[in-house]
Amino acid sequence: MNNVTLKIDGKMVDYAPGQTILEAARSAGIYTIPTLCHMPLLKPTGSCRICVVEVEGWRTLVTACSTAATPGMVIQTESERVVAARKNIIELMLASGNHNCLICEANGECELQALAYRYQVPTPTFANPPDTTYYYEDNNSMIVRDFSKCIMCGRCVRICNERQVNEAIQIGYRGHHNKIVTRADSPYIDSDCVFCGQCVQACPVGALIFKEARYQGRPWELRKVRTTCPYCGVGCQLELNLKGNKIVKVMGVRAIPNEGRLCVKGRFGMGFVNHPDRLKTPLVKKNGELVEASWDEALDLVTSKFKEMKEKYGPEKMGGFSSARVTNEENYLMQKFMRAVIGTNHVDHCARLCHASTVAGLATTYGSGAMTNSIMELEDADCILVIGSNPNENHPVIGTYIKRAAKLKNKDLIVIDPRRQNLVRYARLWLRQFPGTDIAVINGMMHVIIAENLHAVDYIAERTENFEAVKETVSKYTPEYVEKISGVPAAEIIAAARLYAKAPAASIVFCMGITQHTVGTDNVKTMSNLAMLCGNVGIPHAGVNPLRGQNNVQGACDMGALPNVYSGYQAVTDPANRAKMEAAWGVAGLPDYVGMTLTQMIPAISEGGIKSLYIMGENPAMSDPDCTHAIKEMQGLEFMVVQDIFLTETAKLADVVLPACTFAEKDGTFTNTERRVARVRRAIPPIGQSKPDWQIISEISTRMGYPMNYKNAEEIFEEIRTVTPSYAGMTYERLESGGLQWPCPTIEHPGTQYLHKGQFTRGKGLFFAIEHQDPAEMPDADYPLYLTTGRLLYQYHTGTMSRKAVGLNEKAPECRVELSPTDAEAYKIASGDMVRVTSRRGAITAKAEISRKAVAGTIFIPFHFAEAAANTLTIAALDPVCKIPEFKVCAARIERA
Ligand SMILES: Nc1nc2c(c(=O)[nH]1)N[C@H]1C(S)=C(S)[C@@H](COP(=O)(O)OP(=O)(O)OC[C@H]3O[C@@H](n4cnc5c(=O)[nH]c(N)nc54)[C@H](O)[C@@H]3O)O[C@H]1N2
Ligand SMILES: Nc1nc2c(c(=O)[nH]1)N[C@H]1C(S)=C(S)[C@@H](COP(=O)(O)OP(=O)(O)OC[C@H]3O[C@@H](n4cnc5c(=O)[nH]c(N)nc54)[C@H](O)[C@@H]3O)O[C@H]1N2
Ligand code: SF4
Ligand code: SF4
Ligand code: SF4
Ligand code: FES
Ligand SMILES: [Mo]
Repeated sequence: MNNVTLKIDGKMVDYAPGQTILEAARSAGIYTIPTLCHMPLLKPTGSCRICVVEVEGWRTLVTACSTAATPGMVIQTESERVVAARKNIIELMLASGNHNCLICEANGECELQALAYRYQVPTPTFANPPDTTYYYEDNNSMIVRDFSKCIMCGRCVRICNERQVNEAIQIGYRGHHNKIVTRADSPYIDSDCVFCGQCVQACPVGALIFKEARYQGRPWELRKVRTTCPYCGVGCQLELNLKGNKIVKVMGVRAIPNEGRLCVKGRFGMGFVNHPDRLKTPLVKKNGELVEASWDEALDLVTSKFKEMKEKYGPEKMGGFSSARVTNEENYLMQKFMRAVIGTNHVDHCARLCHASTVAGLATTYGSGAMTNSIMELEDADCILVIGSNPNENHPVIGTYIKRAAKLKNKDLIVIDPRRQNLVRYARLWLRQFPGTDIAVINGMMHVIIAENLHAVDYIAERTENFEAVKETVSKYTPEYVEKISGVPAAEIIAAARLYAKAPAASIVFCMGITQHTVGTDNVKTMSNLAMLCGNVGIPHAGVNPLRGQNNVQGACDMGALPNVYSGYQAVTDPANRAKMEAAWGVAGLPDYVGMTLTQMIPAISEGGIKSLYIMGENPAMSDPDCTHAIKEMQGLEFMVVQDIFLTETAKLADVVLPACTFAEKDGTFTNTERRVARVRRAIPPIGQSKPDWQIISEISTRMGYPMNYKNAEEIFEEIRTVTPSYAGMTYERLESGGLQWPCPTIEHPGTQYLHKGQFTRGKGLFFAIEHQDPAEMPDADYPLYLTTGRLLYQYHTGTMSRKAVGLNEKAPECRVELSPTDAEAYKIASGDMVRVTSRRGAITAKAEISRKAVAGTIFIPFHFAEAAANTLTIAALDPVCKIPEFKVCAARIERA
């Protein structure tokens, strides 16, 4: 250690070169220096001066948070001069505002109040002339701004710009009138603010307030429970703040992977938990209507019907949909129940609609179908290639790392996307291809890389196989040829190729723009090709990184809620695996065939292949392609059980509806996109008569004659460990310290930050020679436009949860059809006009929104809104390998309604 020494309050202190006085003091355990404008992880500005200290031999007091420590310094943190200066600062702050602590939300956790108390500075009696007015804003339902309490510390501005990189606020009106402003000094609701609420979390006083928490409880009255976000696959660690059994606010926890950050859904999206529409009792269909029933009645019916179905048609006519929303423990039990008790491998979940192509593609090329690297590594990648992924809206906290890399660390960002999504602003290069032409674009880049000798020759020779075939195939994908297929100018393909290939560590980030195509698996294999070509797999900050969508979709796959594998991707067709599971589960004759996928089970109903479905935590009536047809199919079932937290479009079709608990009411684990297993903790008792999914499955199983007597979620996790090598080293106790990334094979293993180090999981990385192919349905004279579907920041999937949150609905209340100014003119459509969009499957009516995000010839519709369900229009064409539907391309026409 090359530490150096200084003296603080008479004590010799070692510090590391480069540390500030404040850091030196704190690392030596000296906490007498107060701070206000300082915040860990933000650049110090030295603006509030509360942290001043006296340094021997220096004329003026210096700010500890922004002054570098130097060897031999002699520092006093609480000298008379220092204390006088601090009192003065506190007095001025109190006098320049209106600090009526009695009814201030921050009372009890306000940093200014704490300092006034510590230095015994009373509230000034005549703080301000009575006519002083302060800016006050409460015209949105999420954040209140009360500048009578603002001390201009600038923490909100820095957190918004430096950490969230949302760039929504700044310090405006320099000098005497300075104030925190949005770009046009408008209210948050009319500004670029994306309501992540990070500024509120950073504010040391009561100037920024969570509106729904206002007057709900004092800080010391709130109970705090740390858990994992139930929305997207980032897996942010959050702290629920509860008054009684009501969630009043949500704070981000400073832990991996979010480091305190949240997005608007984790922050303001929890209204669903305590919502009056929650299912509170079981429902049973009588005379075509769902009516309330007791648990006994409902479970008796489910068991007798399942038994009847099994006897009458055999287990291979029964299917189960597991859920990427529920815990690992619950997914494990669902597939165990379907396999060991029902006796079928027809078990699947929404990963089929999502990353099935990723799992299939990467398992074939590398041997493991997960994100190779970790979220926080992104910030230090030399180049990030984001293709078919819109992280600013859909993985917002991952978006912050990418924006930090591009904007604050000057790394190269390449975006390949037909939509002008928000990351384009930060990109060195944006390639705008026609939808469904990604293989051509990447083949073109590989063509250039090989032609210019930029590929990793040694890496390819040592660690991969089948390179020659790819070389041969891409030889015809000259930039000019690719330009013809994709519309991307040849020069841009060359530039992107050079940027990616020359970076020492380049990371590929992809999502639904790559996976949801009839060539989804080939798209993913093409991503693996490119990464291997430049030696980017098996090293930090690089890799191939599919951003998994749902909170626990990685876990649902890991747990074997798939038709072909048990937990840990152990193939059901391997007799050794079957024998192992039979022994563990105490059963004989587990099914040996690969079951049907979700997208095969639904059309199989009308062909007589599926007679009953047990659906847990999925809403296929809205999320499936060509959903009118899917609904018709489900209506043809002989028996259908839906287990959900709300009466969804799918639940309405069921014979029995079972009320489940939300994430806030149960214990368990979720596995996030970077393979990190983290705890979910029960914060409140079940709402109504709802029960945790694992309990419901256990009770059905027991009634079916296969007792499941788990006392709690941890007991299930212990069983998972024994049969799943990649989870074997994890225990709830180990997870307490924050989470572990699989593979984690032994109790001493620290978990795996990035995969394929030294060698691919399958041995050698496998190249595939892949040709471009058109999407299943291309625009033509009748349906002249491309229709692509996806998501909005403020809504989530079929809206069952996000549409229960007041703030989210305020920002995104209804379906809008996004179209380019060019198309708007051609079809004589103005923003706000009602339009009818028609495809070969159906039609919907919604408002038009003319947007620069859309490219001419393509319209975009989010699939969140039941009253204008985008899946009425989409095509059920499937990728032949993994059976994912082509949600991202079909043909449509638009007209004023
Ligand atoms: N707010 C919010 N966040 C979510 C979700 C949500 O519903 N709402 N859902 C979660 C889930 S489950 C998932 S899977 C993820 C999905 O996250 P994303 O994949 O980021 O979301 P999408 O909006 O479906 O599409 C992503 C991008 O693909 C682009 N795209 C369309 N066609 C093509 C193409 O042919 N090629 C390329 N390269 N790009 C194309 C679109 O322009 C869009 O920018 O989000 C997760 N996070
Ligand atoms: N057009 C179009 N369609 C798409 C897509 C697209 O991009 N375009 N994307 C596809 C993708 S990537 C995905 S992942 C799918 C998602 O498709 P789905 O999984 O069907 O959609 P969700 O709305 O997430 O449904 C989850 C259900 O689980 C319930 N739920 C939440 N928590 C719990 C719980 O703890 N227990 C139980 N039992 N239930 C719970 C919710 O209320 C909800 O009904 O949609 C797909 N559909
Ligand atoms: S809510 Fe988020 S985006 Fe809006 S100003 Fe605060 S930090 Fe910035
Ligand atoms: S609003 Fe809060 S965080 Fe922002 S400058 Fe004022 S006191 Fe500081
Ligand atoms: S980024 Fe995802 S996990 Fe994090 S708060 Fe937002 S929705 Fe939740
Ligand atoms: S905390 Fe150091 S100047 Fe504000
Ligand atoms: Mo997804």
